[in-house]
Amino acid sequence: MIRIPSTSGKTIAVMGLGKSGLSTARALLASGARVHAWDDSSERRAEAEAAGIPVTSLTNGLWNDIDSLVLSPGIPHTFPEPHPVAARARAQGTEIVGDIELLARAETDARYIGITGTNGKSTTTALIGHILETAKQPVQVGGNLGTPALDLAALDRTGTYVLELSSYQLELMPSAEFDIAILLNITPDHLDRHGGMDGYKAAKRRILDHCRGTAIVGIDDPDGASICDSLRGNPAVKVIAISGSQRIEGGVYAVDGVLYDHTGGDRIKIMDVNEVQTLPGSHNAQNAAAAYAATKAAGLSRADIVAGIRSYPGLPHRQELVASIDGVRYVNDSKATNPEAAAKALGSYPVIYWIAGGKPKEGGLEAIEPFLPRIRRAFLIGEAAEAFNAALSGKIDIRMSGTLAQAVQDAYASTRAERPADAVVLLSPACASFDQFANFEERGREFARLVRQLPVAGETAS
Ligand code: UMA
Repeated sequence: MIRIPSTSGKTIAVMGLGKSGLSTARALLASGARVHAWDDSSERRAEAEAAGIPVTSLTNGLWNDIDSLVLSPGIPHTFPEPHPVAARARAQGTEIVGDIELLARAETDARYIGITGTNGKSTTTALIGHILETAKQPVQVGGNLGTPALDLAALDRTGTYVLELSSYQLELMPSAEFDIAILLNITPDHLDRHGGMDGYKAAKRRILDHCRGTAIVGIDDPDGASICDSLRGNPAVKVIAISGSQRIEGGVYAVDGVLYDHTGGDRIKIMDVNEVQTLPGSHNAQNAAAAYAATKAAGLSRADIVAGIRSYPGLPHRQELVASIDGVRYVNDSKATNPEAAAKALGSYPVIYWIAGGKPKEGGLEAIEPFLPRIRRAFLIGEAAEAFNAALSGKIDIRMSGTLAQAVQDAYASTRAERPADAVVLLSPACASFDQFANFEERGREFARLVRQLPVAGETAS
């Protein structure tokens, strides 16, 4: 746990008592702050009280003595409309920050690597953490990835914080700075929270505005490319462009999965990322390019970086191989909660039995279109099933499975009947999970459980 000396004796409001809010409240109490914590859910308030956290209404109580409001990242403070507690803080002139800001204020000696982007940020964060760990560097990995920033351990100047940052978190860190900042890509997501695409881009760009060393920027999408160009004139920042598919003089990139470093005078072949089973597809080649550029900027040798990439164990729910049954691979990509993320997985396999649907996001399925020829059949589930059916009907073969359990059964029956070579049953929903599951992790775990119950050839279903 992080201690935040600057909060000792201060009065701090903590709004939201999920993962990050509970962690913040614990760290503040341990730092000697007076804490007023609140959550709109009575269950969460009860859990917090049971954990010894002082719960006080922030909507009705007096605010005169409150020095700061620490807001959980999922709570809106501007769009679609400010939460009443955020509005109150703003009216009062009280600063609004998040837990990443408190970490940066507390731990000033360590190196900071921040990673954002619409897709790929969890993998890149975990990969960078793994490379540094394999090279025996002191490292702490967290943020949006799952471990709240203030649950990490303290680090001295030899250590590195590797933080996955969402657009929500980036809006709540007025002074945190990054020695190495990575923006992987930008495609539409969370538009309701940012008042549209311009607001979302502005939030993502903040990671580069807060960079004090090396800025690593993906140029495989138009917004990333134009942001990268706009940074070139800034002498305070070294800019490295990265790509998973195109050659970049002066950059780090992969072509057909082979990673090159062209940041010096010569182009140097680093490794073939295709050989790393846990990093399939050109999007993962771009993630490897980002991780290579970041860990090189952090001073690691090429040999150490390659050893780390080669031994990367992968993350659950991101193109995670769950089982192979009768030569068919079952892949859990439940984290693909938007069409762009699903398109990345669809681009990684030649013959796909695709399980998709859930709670739909804004925008259409254009990102999926180039990969339709790879889809042998789609099994649609959840609230989005009708809309996906309307968009894809006539283009691919579709089954309206309805539920995940039925979709797994239907996909299994199809592969049994058709015996395709090199096929994948891919759960890559292109939708949020909240219509049928608590979160994407629960959806992915359920998929894995259902798959593990499937009979292999010669067995009958139990
Ligand atoms: N709440 C209210 N009022 C509201 C809204 C929420 O009281 O109007 C309360 C809820 O009752 C709940 C709490 O706020 O108790 C939830 O806070 P939160 O949504 O910020 O979630 P945490 O549990 O604190 O988790 C957050 C991140 N969640 C979000 O940004 C939505 C987690 O990212 C992160 O792992 C965690 O902090 C630790 O840093 C998850 C996520 O979905 C993975 N992120 C989004 C994404 O990746 O797309 C941005």
